[in-house]
Order: sequence, then structure tokens, then C-alpha cells
Amino acid sequence: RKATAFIDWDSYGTLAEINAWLDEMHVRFSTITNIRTVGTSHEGRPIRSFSISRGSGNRAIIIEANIHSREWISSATATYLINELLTSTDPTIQALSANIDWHIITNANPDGYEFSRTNNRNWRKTRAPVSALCFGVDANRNFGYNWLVRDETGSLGASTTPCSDTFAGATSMSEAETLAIESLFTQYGRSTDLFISFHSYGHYLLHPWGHTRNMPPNNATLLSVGVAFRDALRAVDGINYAVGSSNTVLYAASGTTPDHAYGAHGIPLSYTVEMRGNGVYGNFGFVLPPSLIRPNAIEVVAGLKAMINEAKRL
Ligand code: ING
Ligand code: ZN
Repeated sequence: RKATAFIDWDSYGTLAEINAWLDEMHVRFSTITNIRTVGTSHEGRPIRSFSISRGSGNRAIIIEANIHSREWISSATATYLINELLTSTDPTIQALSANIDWHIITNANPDGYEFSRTNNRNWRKTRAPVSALCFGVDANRNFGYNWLVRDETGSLGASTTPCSDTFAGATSMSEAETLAIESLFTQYGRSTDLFISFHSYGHYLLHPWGHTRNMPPNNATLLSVGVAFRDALRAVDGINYAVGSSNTVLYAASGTTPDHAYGAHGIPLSYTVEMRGNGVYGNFGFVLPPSLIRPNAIEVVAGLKAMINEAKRL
């Protein structure tokens, strides 16, 4: 049997395989890791945060992945990152593992992930019934900070229609999946310097705000840390991410996790990573071939290394 069962980054794991792998990594590294169930999904699945803490008094990084069901590369990259932090022989990664507390939710929307694997590959939202005909809230539109506000162009960046793929929920923070992430912020937000939400696709690194076209107070820092990520990622395989505020670089969006982490919890560095899916290697959209899991994960980890080192330098 392989040293690490169940997950190999040559295929996308089922939720059960990912959870079994997390359990096994916790057994192998029991003194420095923890698995916390931070909430329970609508259909009753645990929402788990895998933490790595090798020291005491470390500042923290929080990562959320696969809040959108169909973006499978996001959770595959999250498990790759966990594996690197626990087993890498690269001294830079070892230092990041030793000197930072990591809290990583590999599957923020487990119901949606299972539904995307077994029923509808293109499913984005959660699976709570929201009207007579429709299911699902976009958990990345359900967070409380400036929930469902219009930007300067009049764009809501979210929908009040239950059947829409960007349905914001009937009220802010209404969903179990949103509240699970919120409980991690409540517990660790004050000791956290960096929050990252893993998505796909399009090669973007996006910082607040989504809900307004205005720039956030520490825009210059957000940009320079983002440029460090972009440059290091591009050096691996030539893929060129666009960096900037999510509203101005991509589109308006209110109630997102990174806006909430930044605005409601004061986490000063807050980003969305939009990983591979389209480009010179092919136009796959959300259905990124398993052979591209490793190339994607390797370049994202290179970007994260540079990003964290730039953040420390500032
Ligand atoms: N894109 C993100 C979305 O939720 C985003 C983009 C994230 C915009 C965060 C603003 C803030 O629409 C995908 N692909 O999910
Ligand atoms: Zn997404």
C-alpha cells in the first residue's frame, strides 16, 4: 500500500477518499495536525478544517476550497498543499510549515461536491432547497459583509432569484456552509494575516472588493503581495494571472468570502485564486483533466511561497 492512501493528484478524489486521506495524514502527523468539524452541511456532511501547527504563537493562514461544487481543481490543490506542508524537503516550504498555523477547509461545500460528482458535473451552489423547484445558495454570495449591495454601476453581483446560479440566499449568513466558515473566522480571524479562497477558472488573483469598484485601504500592499504571487507562478509554466480587485478585474460580486474575511474580520490580506481551466493547454472550463492537477498545484504552491514571503517582507 502506498505511504499515503486514497489521494494521488493523478485523479480527482471522492469526498470519502479526501476525508480518508485527511484522516490518514492526521494519524501520520498526529502531534502537529488537527481535524476540526467546523459545521455540518445541509445534507448532514461534516465540514472539516485540517490544521497544521508546529509551533506556538504562530500567526495563521486560512484557506477555503471548493465552495463552488464544480471547481474540483480547488480541493485537489488544497490537498496537494497540505501534503507539501507536511512532507516537502524544500526548505522554504518547511519554514512556511514551521512558522505559520494553517487552517485549510478542502471541501467547503461537500453536498455540492458529491452532487457534481454523481449527478450534475456543472453544479455550482449548495444543495439546500430554496424554492418549489430549485436547490442551492451560492455560498460565495451569502456572507454578511455588504451582502446584496449594489456597486457604483448599479450591479448587485448576486441574485435574489432562487433558481439563479448566484442566488445570495433569503438572508445573509443563512446557509450551514457559510456559518461553518464563519465559525473558523470567529475562532482564528484575529490571529490570521492571510485568507485565500480557491476557485477555478481563468487565471486570476483577486483581492477585495467585490461589492464596490472602490479600492480597499491597503490596496498597495494587496497588489504587491499579489504581484509576487503572479510572478512566481508565471515563472513555473508561463501562465500569466491577472491581479487586482475582483470587481474591477473580473466582475461585481457581493457577499463573497474574501470581502467578508477582510471587511468583517479584519484579515488584512484576502484573495480569491482562480486556477487553471482555459488557455494554451486547452479550453476545459471547470472540467480540468486530471493530468493537469499537478501542474496547476505546483505553480499555485510556487505562487503562495512568493506571496507569503512578500507579505512578511512588507
Ligand atoms: N468566480 C468567482 C465567483 O464567485 C469572484 C469570482 C470571487 C468574484 C470572489 C468576486 C469575489 O463568481 C468563480 N469562478 O467562482
Ligand atoms: Zn468559484
